Amino acid sequence: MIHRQYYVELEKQERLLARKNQKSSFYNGVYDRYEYPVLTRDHAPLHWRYDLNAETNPYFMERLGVNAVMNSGALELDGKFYLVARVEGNDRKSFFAVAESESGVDGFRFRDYPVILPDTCPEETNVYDMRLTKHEDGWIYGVFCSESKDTGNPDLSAAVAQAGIVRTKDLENWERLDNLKTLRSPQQRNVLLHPEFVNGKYAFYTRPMDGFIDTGSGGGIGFGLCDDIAHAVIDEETIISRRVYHTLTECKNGAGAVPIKGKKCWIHIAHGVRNTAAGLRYVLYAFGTDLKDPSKLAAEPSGVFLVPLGAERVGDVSNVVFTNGAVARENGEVYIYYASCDTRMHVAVTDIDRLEDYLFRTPKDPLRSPDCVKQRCELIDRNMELLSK
Ligand code: M1P
Repeated sequence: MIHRQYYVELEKQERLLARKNQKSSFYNGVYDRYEYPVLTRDHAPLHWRYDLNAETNPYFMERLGVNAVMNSGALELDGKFYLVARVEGNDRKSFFAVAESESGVDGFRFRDYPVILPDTCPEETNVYDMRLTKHEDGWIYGVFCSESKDTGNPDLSAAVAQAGIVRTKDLENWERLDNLKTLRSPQQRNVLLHPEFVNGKYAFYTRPMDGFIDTGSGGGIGFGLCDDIAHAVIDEETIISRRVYHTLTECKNGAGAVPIKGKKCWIHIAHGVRNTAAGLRYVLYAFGTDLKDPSKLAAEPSGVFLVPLGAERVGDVSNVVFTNGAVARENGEVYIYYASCDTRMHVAVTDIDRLEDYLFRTPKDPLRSPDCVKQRCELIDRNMELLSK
């Protein structure tokens, strides 16, 4: 017999899923933020967490709890919004699960089962942060972090991060391909696949790193080409978005959402990390690359694009926003899905024109305080003149 508490909890969850989201009062002219997170641990189906049987679970205890729902790949298919979320169990292990919504800002509902990834790497301990690419070859690719223990290192926390690759046509059946090999970088995280062929090849954004946490000599977000997606090997990685001293990328950066094809450039929304007395601070920033040659930087506006605000600043890993998915619709709307503090998912909505205006009209970072003041005074001068008329 089903435990009666199930129906109480189900009603609460249905109320959460039916809650309408609305634009918040936040304003910056670049995007609209929304009042409520779009996916949280409370969205995880009850039948993933509880044994519903009153005989075997007399106290209706959570048996396999869900700790967080975060870093999600995003895609539009037949007019519906899909997130492939990173769901983290109470056991710290992450897995992927598909949630769908009609509106893109509310009503996200998980499918009955999580994604069953083909288990082809016995040494793989954890998987997370899938980027979804609708590629012009007809497949939907998922590129994610595949983490294994570094058995050659006596440090218990030492790990190796690689890019795992899967593909699907329906977000239901997944074929696993070989992990990406980058010949010059021992570790990789935040890898994603470009949606179009470049010079007839598959193109990846990479993040060369020396260690599991530290990017070390890795100069920033890389770009590399490969011939065979089933056995992907990248020989040469060109750095396209460099880490720079005393900017938001000083400590590290990483590709975020799959680049969006704009009218003037490929639009990238990535993350940058700097170190503070309170630990690492993760923010989002944006840059543009050439439409014909995506390895060439076309726009590099100064500063942050989106930072954790208010309640977004609190969670398992505080002071973090992270994106690995956005949906660009045919009408030009762009839905940017971002996680706060490795805990929950939010959405910010904008459009291609606004993003390109942001990319090309926001001044570049002059990199020194005196020049930043000069830059600001020039803006003030122009405004004072306008205001005095
Ligand atoms: O905890 C913040 C993020 O840390 C990692 O990102 P990066 O590789 O840039 O340090 C990722 O593990 C990501 O999942 C996480 O959100």
